[in-house]
Amino acid sequence: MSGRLTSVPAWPPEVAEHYRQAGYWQGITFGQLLRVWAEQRTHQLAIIDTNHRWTYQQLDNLADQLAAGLIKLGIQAGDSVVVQMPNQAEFFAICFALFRLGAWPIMALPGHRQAEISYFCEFTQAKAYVIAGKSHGYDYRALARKVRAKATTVKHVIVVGEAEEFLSFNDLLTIGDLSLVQALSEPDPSMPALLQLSGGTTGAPKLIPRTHDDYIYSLKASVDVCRLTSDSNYLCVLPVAHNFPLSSPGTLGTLYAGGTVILAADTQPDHCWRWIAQEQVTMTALVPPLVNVWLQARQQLSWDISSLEVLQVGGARLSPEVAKQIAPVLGCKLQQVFGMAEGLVNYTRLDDSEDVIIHTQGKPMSLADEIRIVDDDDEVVPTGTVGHLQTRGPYTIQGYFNAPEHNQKAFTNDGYYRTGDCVRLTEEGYLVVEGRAKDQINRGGEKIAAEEIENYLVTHPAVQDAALVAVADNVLGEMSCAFIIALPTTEDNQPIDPPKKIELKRFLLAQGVANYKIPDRFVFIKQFPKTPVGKVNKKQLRALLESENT
Ligand code: J2J
Repeated sequence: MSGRLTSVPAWPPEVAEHYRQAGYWQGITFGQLLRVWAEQRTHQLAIIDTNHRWTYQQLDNLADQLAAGLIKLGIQAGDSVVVQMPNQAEFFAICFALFRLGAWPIMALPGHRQAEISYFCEFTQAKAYVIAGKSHGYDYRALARKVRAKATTVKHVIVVGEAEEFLSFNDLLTIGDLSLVQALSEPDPSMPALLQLSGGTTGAPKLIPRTHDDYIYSLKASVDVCRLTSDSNYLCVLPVAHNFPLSSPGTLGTLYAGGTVILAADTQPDHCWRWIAQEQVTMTALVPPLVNVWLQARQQLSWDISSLEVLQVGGARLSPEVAKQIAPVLGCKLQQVFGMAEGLVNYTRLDDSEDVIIHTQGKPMSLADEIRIVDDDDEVVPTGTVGHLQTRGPYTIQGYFNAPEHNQKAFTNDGYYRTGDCVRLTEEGYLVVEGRAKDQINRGGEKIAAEEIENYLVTHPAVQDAALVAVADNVLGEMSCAFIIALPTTEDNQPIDPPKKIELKRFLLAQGVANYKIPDRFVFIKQFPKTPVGKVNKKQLRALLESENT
């Protein structure tokens, strides 16, 4: 365990002390919070999904029972558990049980497959893996079998639903001894509550340790800015484990404020608007491609969605043209959210002018957020000039989990996180996202690290080299395009047929790569344009695609 602790880069002691003194960090854990909520709001509704309506007290009881079950399985403080759940109430019972133990849920997304899940399990030496049996037509038990064959630390697979040979969620509720939970010592609030996933720029995805102290502060600050109260009903449409719907202020922020979380199983307007009408939803959050779908559906569907006060949009660039339509068509306020799982979250404020709400991505949510915009040499640029955004603060990590080498590059010597985003600051202090310096594709809010996919592609026997770049798309904002240099001959000089696109797709899927990371396009090329220092010139590759489109 001590090795694991050193894998979580901490804030410098004097900075941490300042955050405590100033009241940003309350020294409280999620487990304690839930205990207090259950006492104060015993019969208030906390979580609703298709099959459940749980009060705060029920959620607290379930977390205790599950924590007891997890203790029985041998899971303890500092252990990792990969959680891959669709939007179902059990996700929260599991997470709060793990929070209570001081064990760390790894926030996998439903779209992840064998390559990603095995990696998370192996990298964090996860003791257990939590799944829904079958969801949206996909059988996660089959995935669990493959993961278990590779990741030997995973001793337990817990299944919400039909468990087959694994342990069911319902059985986990019954096997433990509750007195052991009462006897637990409280986890250290300065230790991770959970590990988020980075959008990533490197071959292997990076994990983001978020402490109880910092994550709870981010909820509090978000709740204040977004003015959530116990009357707030938040509809979770995006995958619940993602940092945006989880914490900005999202589901956990809604619970923090004493409101009710409603979990949508599907992103389609018909499904979501039924929830909005039925539960008097006041707030929800979408990525830009879904905004388009919702806007277009308004004419066909007549659900009464007038309870919806705020629609948050973030995760990728929202065009001003689309932003302008939200209030008139959907009848609610738009709030732009520019955030990152590493920490910093920017919001437009609810009473900002229409101009600010439509044309900017907001400003930092906390006065303690420090941001600077710099040039390629890390020199601060004048206000209004586009540069690289760097940030540090009471809820922005000081480093990724167990990644000392990468941390050297991703953070400055004085502890600022290099976001990889190119932004400009307006006179009023708002940020406008102008682009990206990081080697990533933002496919409608889903992030793809170019290097990760290139690494897979070059292992194909007929591929000599590969470069993944973003290509503009009307629906998703960006899609991915793989430029491929095919190998002309085998090692013993036999000619090779160039691979077919479909074959490359199948090859990636066979490696267990998530569907959303499979390139949308493949372009074969003889050689890559290079930069003066000999790197692949991706700007030129993108320009090639653009010239093709004009
Ligand atoms: C342009 N790009 C944006 C925006 C994020 C709240 C909201 C979003 C995320 C998130 C999050 C953008 N316009 N409005 O964690 O708490 C791009 C930037 C950023 C990256 C982070 C939250 N909002 N982005 O999207 O970790 O490039 O978090 O650095 O998935 O998404 O991605 P992620």
